[in-house]
Amino acid sequence: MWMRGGTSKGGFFLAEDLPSNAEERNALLVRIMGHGDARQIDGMGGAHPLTSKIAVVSRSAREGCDVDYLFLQLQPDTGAISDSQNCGNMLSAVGPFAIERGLLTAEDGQTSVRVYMVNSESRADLLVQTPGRLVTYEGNARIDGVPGSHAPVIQNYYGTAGAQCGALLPTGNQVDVIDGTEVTLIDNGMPSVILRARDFGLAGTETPAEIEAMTELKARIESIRLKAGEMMRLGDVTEQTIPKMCLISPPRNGGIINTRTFIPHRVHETVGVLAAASDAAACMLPDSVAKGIAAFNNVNPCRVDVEHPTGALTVELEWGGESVVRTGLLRTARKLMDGVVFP
Ligand code: NQM
Repeated sequence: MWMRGGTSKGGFFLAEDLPSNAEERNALLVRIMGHGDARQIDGMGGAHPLTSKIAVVSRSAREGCDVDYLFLQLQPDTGAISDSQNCGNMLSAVGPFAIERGLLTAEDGQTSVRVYMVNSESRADLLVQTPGRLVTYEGNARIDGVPGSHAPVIQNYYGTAGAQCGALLPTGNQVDVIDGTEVTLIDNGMPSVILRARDFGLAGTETPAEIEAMTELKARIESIRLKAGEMMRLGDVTEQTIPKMCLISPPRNGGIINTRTFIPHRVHETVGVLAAASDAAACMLPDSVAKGIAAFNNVNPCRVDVEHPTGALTVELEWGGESVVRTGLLRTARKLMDGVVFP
């Protein structure tokens, strides 16, 4: 099934329909998606990391979970497939997909789908609209980066703090210095490096295309990323899609922070869901690099509007002591096509 999840798009597969051996599975998926040319002309991929995504879903054997979700990121130009990151945008469509494929029975009205996220070994609950026990994609919810309105999918994440790096602040510091630049290294579901746009001579309002054309800037950011990966206990991240690199600047449209995110080499057209959850958490720390830039908000739970190139994404953070215990947000999803693909 081909689906849009949040501001991303890709193929949704039942695990049982794919080879169980990871190498064979990846080889098949690369043939389906297309590679070896950035346009993915010989496959289903959309020629951008945001439209070259794969979700593998199965019934869960874990206590308290309905389905397991494995996310795979395919790089259009090289064909490399990575399971190093999670994806909260694609997750939005995992609930509808699981119900459509009969992995769980829908309630009349709304159905809660409890998802075990294999990549980050953490859990998310999705609330899917199911009038008459059938998934509906129609509704009044709007998210920036997607035209029109659709049925809401409410997401609540648990255990995202330190899911991949062991702690919300993997180095224990709110600020570290890499290559002479102050950074905040954080993991609230997506290992992220928060950087001040002004430290790179940017306003922070540049378009993704403008930033992608800045060769020297990209080399500087990549150098910081490789060092940050080691410091965040991720090891050698040369071939990995994490950590994400987030340039922050003051909010322009009433939000809490403005962002431009490298994912990690292309620049996101909006912002990743779990990346936004990590950026938001950094902004709520009193001494991070966001100090004096973010509109600080210390209520609990707190609502953080994360601005991005085409609008904003609202994250709700619930704190328990020094860490985040729940992250909530609103997304939408849509079924685009259900059929047979020819690898
Ligand atoms: O951060 C893109 C996306 C993502 C990931 C990326 C995402 C998340 O927008 O949870 O959603 O960062 O590669 O799909």
